[in-house]
Amino acid sequence: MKGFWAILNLVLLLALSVGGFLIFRSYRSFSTASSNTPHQVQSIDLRKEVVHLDSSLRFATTSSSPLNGEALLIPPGENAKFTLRPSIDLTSEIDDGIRSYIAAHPNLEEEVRIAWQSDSGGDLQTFGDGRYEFVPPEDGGAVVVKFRGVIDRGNLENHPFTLSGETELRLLFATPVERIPKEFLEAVGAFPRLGEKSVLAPYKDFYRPPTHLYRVDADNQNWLISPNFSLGDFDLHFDFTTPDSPRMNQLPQFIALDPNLVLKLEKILQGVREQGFPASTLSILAGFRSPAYNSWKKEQPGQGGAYTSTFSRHIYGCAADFYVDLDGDGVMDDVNKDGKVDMEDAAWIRDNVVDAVDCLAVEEMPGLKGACGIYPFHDIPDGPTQTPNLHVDIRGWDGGPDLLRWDIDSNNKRRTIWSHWDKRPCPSEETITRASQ
Ligand SMILES: [Ca+2]
Ligand SMILES: [Ca+2]
Repeated sequence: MKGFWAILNLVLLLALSVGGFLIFRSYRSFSTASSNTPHQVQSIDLRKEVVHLDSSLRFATTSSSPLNGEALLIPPGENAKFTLRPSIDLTSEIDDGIRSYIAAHPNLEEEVRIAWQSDSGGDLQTFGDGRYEFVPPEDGGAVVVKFRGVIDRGNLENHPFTLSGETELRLLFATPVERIPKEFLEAVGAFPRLGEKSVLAPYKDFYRPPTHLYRVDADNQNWLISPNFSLGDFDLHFDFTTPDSPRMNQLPQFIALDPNLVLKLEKILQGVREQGFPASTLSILAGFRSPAYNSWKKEQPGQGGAYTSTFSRHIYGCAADFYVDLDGDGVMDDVNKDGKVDMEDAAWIRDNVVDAVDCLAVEEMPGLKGACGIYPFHDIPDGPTQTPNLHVDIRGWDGGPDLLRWDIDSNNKRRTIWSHWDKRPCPSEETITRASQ
């Protein structure tokens, strides 16, 4: 273990304070709390009868992240912000004297001493009232922070006791690009540069190479970063090789990922469920595509790369392709119930779910709005089973094709249906003219 225990003593100073707490911090280890000094030996003897109630403290954690996963995906360059609130949870076999003492001291939770330990460095800052920020190590990465809380009443004459409990927090920090080892950056490849005359030039701020990437490895790929999506859902996981970059998809790898994309997919999944399809998740064909993979894919013959753009939102971690698959056969389900599985099922999800999510985004969450394309099949070379699917992203810039919709015509060509709506309320048959109709 590289870390150390830091003890945060929360001392209630009723006489001196104006209702707040003073916080003292010192550094020592719980595991070295006892020693062989005469004083300590005497202390241990006195405490023989102390009842240690492990797991009697529970912790409720909340974070500023709307993703609400078991692991917190921290936006690039930010600290992890969260609250940690202990509560006493007693078993039925507890000594009556201890129970009486706790009942007579309803504010006992405020005296919990919290110690923490990180397995990967970083630092914890406290702001009182249970509020904390964790400052990531310089290299970012996955960090497990363990917390141990103790209420010590071992010096009571009658019914001495301690209460304790533990919890842990999983944090995923992005790594600054300059801290990523060269061989991993080479596997990601170079991000394309926008020419000044590009049609995308007005939106060049959205096409800057990422300053941070998340490391995905075997240990963290299954961490849930939201209730229904794991970090590994968004990595590059299709097998392919090139002479220059063998197996760019292997772990560990570094990926771009915008937390707003994950939030949008959660809202789409919620919409799919509300439409009567109790899917456990959305089946994600592709999340992040590295520039190296994107370039390789474009060059593949046949269907491979037919719909791949140089400036795809996938390379910025802002796009995902998915289908809905309740029966688990790796193919889109017949969601529109017409007896066929084709692009119309993707269109049904777009019309009944994605448009509604983008409507909500336009009104309330501008960081989530974006494009939607539907496909009768995917263009992943040597990829998974063929299936109709949808592309969604969070390009979301105002004044441009912020809500671009496209599909694939009978000649297998991409066709724009509409690019944005400019009327309120949200789109309906009256406000959108569909090219396909
Ligand atoms: Ca299916
Ligand atoms: Ca169908």
